[in-house]
Amino acid sequence: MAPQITVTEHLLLHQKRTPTATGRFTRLFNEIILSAKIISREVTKAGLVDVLGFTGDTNVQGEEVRKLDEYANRVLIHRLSRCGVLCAMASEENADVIEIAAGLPVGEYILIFDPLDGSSNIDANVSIGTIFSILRRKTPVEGPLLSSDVLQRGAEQVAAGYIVYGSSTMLVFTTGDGVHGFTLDPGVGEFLLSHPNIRIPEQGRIYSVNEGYQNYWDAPTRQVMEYFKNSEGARRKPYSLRYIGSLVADFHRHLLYGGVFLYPADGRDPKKPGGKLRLMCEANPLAMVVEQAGGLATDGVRRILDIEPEHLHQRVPLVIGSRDDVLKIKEIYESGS
Ligand code: P6P
Repeated sequence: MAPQITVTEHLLLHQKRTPTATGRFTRLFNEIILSAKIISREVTKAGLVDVLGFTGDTNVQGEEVRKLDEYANRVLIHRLSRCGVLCAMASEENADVIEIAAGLPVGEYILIFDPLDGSSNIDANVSIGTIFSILRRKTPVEGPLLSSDVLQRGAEQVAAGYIVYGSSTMLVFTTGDGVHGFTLDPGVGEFLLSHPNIRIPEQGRIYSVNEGYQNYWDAPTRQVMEYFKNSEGARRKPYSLRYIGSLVADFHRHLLYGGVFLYPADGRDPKKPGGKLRLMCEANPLAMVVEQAGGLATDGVRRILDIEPEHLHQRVPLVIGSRDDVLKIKEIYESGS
């Protein structure tokens, strides 16, 4: 049986290979790991304790907040405030940047996260997830934090990843040196390396989109969906359609099996011309992961990681997955047909 490597050992090995590493990055990751274990414990017993249901509040997105959403958000903010290497955080659940409370040690990193994405699926026991993105501030730690420290392109991320709370709890992340997956062994409370060097297949056989909105799509988007349904494509037969409605679960399937997930812009809500998904806490981290695994992520045409953020909760259309599939979609959008 291969020696089981814990995520902490993996991080220390990575730290050794990075001459400039000071261990501060590892401390940050260790608090993310502890938060994941705490959230996983509550998510996996959600049906048994009073953490289901709505809090009666709505978040900055105008979405009803579920108790587990709020719980996960509190855990991450509490734990990460004390890691001593952050100067700020931003959460999908909070309107503004979260500064580190006075008196707590600060550092040069910024953490941006969606504490529990897909939470509308909680009551149905569908896999949900935490998504995180790590940036390094551009201005000196001694000075004031500027919006430009937070609103950085995805290409500036130093690390990114997600935790998927499913049939098992998995932590998948990259620090720019490939993508690695760790599965939580609840018996010992450790994330063990289960998926080293994940590579996404260059082309898949599954596409993932909410077809219920097809009447709101523009012509190129409808053309894209027709491509996956017909037999003239590269596969000479239609793709399968799979859609869970939980971004982390849908993305994780494509990372391992190949294929492409799409959340296009649609005309349903004039206040959300860029579609539903958020650039900073969803598209950017998953785009870093998929590129490190050999895949691509665009807004249909532009590389996600090149997009200059205009505001913290900016929404963006998302096409993410296997290289050949994403390039084919780009070709259709650019032909404008
Ligand atoms: P729709 C969950 O609410 C979420 O933010 C993502 O996890 C998921 O991919 C998407 O929304 C599903 O949205 O409009 O298809 O229900």
